[in-house]
Amino acid sequence: MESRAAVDDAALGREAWAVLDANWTGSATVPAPGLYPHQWNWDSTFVAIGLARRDTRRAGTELLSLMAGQWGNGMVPHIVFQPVRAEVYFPGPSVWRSREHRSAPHGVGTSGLTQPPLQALALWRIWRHAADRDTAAALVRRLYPMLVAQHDYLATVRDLGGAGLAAIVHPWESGMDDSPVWDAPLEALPVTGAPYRRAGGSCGEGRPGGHHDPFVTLALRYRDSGYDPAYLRDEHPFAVEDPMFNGIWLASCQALAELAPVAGADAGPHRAAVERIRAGLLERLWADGLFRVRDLRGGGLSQVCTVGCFGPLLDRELPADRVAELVGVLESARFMGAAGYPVPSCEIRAQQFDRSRYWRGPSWVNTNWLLRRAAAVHDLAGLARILGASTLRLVRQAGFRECFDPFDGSGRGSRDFSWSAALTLDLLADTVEE
Ligand code: 9WN
Repeated sequence: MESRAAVDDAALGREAWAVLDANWTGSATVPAPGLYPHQWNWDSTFVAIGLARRDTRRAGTELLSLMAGQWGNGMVPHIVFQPVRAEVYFPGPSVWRSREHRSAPHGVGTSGLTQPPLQALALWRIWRHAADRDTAAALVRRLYPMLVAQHDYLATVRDLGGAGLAAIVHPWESGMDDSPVWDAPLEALPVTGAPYRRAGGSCGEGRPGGHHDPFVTLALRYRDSGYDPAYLRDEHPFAVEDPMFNGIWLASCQALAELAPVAGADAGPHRAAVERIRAGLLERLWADGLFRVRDLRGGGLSQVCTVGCFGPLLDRELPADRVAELVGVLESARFMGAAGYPVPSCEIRAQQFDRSRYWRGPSWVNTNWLLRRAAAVHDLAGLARILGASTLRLVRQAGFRECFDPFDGSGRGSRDFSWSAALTLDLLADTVEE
């Protein structure tokens, strides 16, 4: 495997800052040079999380620039396009045509989809760690109404199952684009249109192949409906309740409940949302000792288990018996127990597991960070330490890669990947408190 001489903490921190500075546009951090030249929703938010203990202002700027892409209906897009080299990435602004939609911001081009709603959790971390309390309080007051609008959008337009969970309407919305949990719902789609190949970049290896046509078809169908909520409800052929998306949403609702008093608002509605989402997760997605993906278009619950199935562990009030069952699976040979470098994105024993294909096996810094936080909120300090230490081992050995082989730790995908660098800064702070 590719390996680097031992890098001490101070040098690793300097390298992480260098990556973030190189990927900084002046108001936002792009995920990586080359293939990802725009601002991505959860990438930027992980960057803000990584900066929370280090630079309140820059973390705030990162979130504010993302929220500048928020639509009037509350939707926070999964990509905010940089005007420079706009069409280098496919699908670019000319495909999404957001500016033609009355609800979209007109000063900036965006995609028409969203990504996991991590922003309130990031804001809470900024608030909690900020040395300059006035700056942090001002940031909370500014962002709070935008986050309330985002959560309202999810609770209304995206409650396609009618039971309090948010549905995603495209695999790109999960952030885990090629996960095997989308195979069955995608295979059920009618395939139309020409296949496309993504423009170059270092990430050609292990990226989605056969799925690309349905990916584009789905995006175009939603666009051609005029991004219409009624179309999503009645006609759109992909609608799925994802435990990671909803687990992150729940954790963000808990964060909004704590931030509400800072913004002079009532925490009650956020607490009610937490209860509603938890009930939905337990009643609709729990089966055979794990949370699973539910296909609302007829496919039922997914059989394959992925790292996304652990998302509801982010809920600090998840019942203890469920926590124990989930952690048992996470630590077993299905996931961490048989991986040299946790956490594989798909369970190792599944036939779909592939150690080198993007979201079908490799370990990722962002999901490790989320699970480390989950371990911390449930007072599982040993698990949290293992997750932190193995993630630092990955980046020390292979650099700030997009993802990593779970057996030998070699790097995969883009180099100088922003969330790998930013979350390293957080992990280097080496505390397990939450
Ligand atoms: C599509 C930017 C994004 C991440 C996703 C990752 C990948 C895009 C792509 O890159 O998705 O949104 O082009 O494959 O799967 O998690 O946000 O880093």
